[in-house]
Amino acid sequence: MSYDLNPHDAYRRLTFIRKFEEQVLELGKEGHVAGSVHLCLGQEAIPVGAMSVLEPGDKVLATYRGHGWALACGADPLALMAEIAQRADGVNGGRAGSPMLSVPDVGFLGENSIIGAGLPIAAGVAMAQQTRNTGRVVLTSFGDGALNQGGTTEAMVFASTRNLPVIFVCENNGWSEMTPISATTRGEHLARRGQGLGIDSHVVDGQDPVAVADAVKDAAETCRAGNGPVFLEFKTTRLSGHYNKDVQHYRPAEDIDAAQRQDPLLRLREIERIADADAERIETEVAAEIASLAEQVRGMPAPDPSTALEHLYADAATAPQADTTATTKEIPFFRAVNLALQHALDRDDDVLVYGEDVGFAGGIFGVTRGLQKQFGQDRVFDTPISEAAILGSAIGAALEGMRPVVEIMWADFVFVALDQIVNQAANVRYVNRSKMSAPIVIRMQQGVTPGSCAQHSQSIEAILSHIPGIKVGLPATPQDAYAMTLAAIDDPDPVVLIEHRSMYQDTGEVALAGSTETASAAVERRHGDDIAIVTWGAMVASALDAAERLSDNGIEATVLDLRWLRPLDDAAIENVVRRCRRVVVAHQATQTGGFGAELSARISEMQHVDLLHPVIRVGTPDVRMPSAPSLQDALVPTADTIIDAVKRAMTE
Ligand SMILES: Cc1ncc(C[n+]2csc(CCOP(=O)(O)OP(=O)(O)O)c2C)c(N)n1
Repeated sequence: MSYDLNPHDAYRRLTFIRKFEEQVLELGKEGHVAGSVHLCLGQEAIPVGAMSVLEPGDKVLATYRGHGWALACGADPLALMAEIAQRADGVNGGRAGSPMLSVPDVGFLGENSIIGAGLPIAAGVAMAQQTRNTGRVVLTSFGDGALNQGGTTEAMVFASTRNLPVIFVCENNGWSEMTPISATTRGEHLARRGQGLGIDSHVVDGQDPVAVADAVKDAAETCRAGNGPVFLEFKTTRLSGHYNKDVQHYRPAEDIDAAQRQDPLLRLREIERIADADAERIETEVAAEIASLAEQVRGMPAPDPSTALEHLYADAATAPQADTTATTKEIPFFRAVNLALQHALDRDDDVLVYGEDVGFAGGIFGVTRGLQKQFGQDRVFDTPISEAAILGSAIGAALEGMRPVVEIMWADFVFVALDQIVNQAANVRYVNRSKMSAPIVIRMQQGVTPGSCAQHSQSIEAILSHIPGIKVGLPATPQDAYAMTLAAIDDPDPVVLIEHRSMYQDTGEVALAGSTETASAAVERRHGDDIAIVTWGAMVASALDAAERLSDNGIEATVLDLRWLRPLDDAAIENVVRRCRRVVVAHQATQTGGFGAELSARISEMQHVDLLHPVIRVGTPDVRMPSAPSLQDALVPTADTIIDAVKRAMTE
């Protein structure tokens, strides 16, 4: 933004946020706001001071208590109030409401209703600025309680390691919901956390907009000079309850009194000697302005219910033209992924490839070998062991138009950072009605191999496929490893690609033809009319093996490789079901709640299909995965298990 902070202007800006929030409270009482709102009463000087010195093009990601930040960034107050009241003309069309709103046009990339989750994303936004050498800085604000989130520390470690131009703004109001900071956090100054991570860190009076502005100005200069990040702890106060209906039964009266004595509006009047008459005039003018906004919001319509399904994904793209002059090579699966990444890095400077051990060493399975040497450490790099920071930074970089491809070393590890996929990446397009999107690719490998333990064996595709807003693919051949990786990178939405460790050395013919397809479509690997084996990933080979052996016994099976579980190729499934009328669904994941259950349900819901046998699911029984190969062999489905299931379906 950048504006003059003379005392009267500053007072007007603080008053505007104060009265805006009080009006929101009123609208809530009148029944115009569904759910809760979290007001920034008492904390107004922080956004007002900070945004007076940031420049157009700088970016802000705020705490969920972020109305003041959106206003200070220059958002239209009417559209903002309309969003808080979930109206059609709100900044997010009523999809975000109070705690997730965003106004990217003014550099306000959004609040976050998951405590601390915005910091890794902010680090990624900053990484994009650094990579593109824009000279822009990123400010992310969060509460004192958020500092105790793992992802917060991960983001600071990530930003510190990479010298990212990000200003971490901790708004320390002494409370986390209903719990005082003294009950959860040791030590007086939270800025010491930043220091401990090697970050330039300061404690600042958050009730004085001029002190805030000075601190943020210095921090921005540090970042612009390439010496970021900076951590600023602003001591502030919460003048209201945690949320609009909080009666603060837990809060001592003296704490409330002390907070009121620190009211930034009173402080500014005292420090700058603003005459009572001037202050009152400003307050009257602002009150009239805010009242008029509220009057308009009261009359605004709710969003049209018929639009509720829109903007989950970008509209379907058409498949790209293959390079017909391309060579075909016999290569292993891992090398096929490597060549796809190489192709993407080569043709597009916005592609980044990173993760744990991904850069110099080339990944623990060699998938990214040689890429750092070829494309440099800025584009292919190693990260701290910080999965939330890996995923969140990818989202942030993608918001800025980059195309990050990140690796989660083992699928089992994604659980420590699932928030960044489920609550963050999956929401971006929908909440922003396609004004922002997060086209990231997350690669991971999964499954059972001899000796892999319960924490290195799980097949997690059903968990991820459950999440609307992301896509999930499982390549089963070297050709698909190449083509699906490129399709994922080309895709305008977040994509998870799950490889199976046991397949990395499998070889096959791969046409190195660049992008040839979109992230969609199943493939019939074998044709037969007696029974359909529907499968994906590592079980495709077992299903084909089973089908060949069944053929010797006169049973002709179709093997349908789904390839993508989201989007699911319903037409291909329906086609084989109608033709064969007997279906076995096979996966290596455990049975209950596995993706086979979803397929079985869909098949049972198909109209006018006269199945000759109920769908049979083949999967690992519901148990933890033991490490001993003999125990694993007793559990993991094979071609034999599929043959048994087919025989049951044929005879029972
Ligand atoms: C990951 C996560 N855990 C818990 C919550 C519930 N919650 C919402 S606000 C809040 C308190 C946050 O305190 P702080 O970070 O100090 O911010 P403040 O409320 O003071 O602005 C909590 C625990 C949440 N939204 N996200």
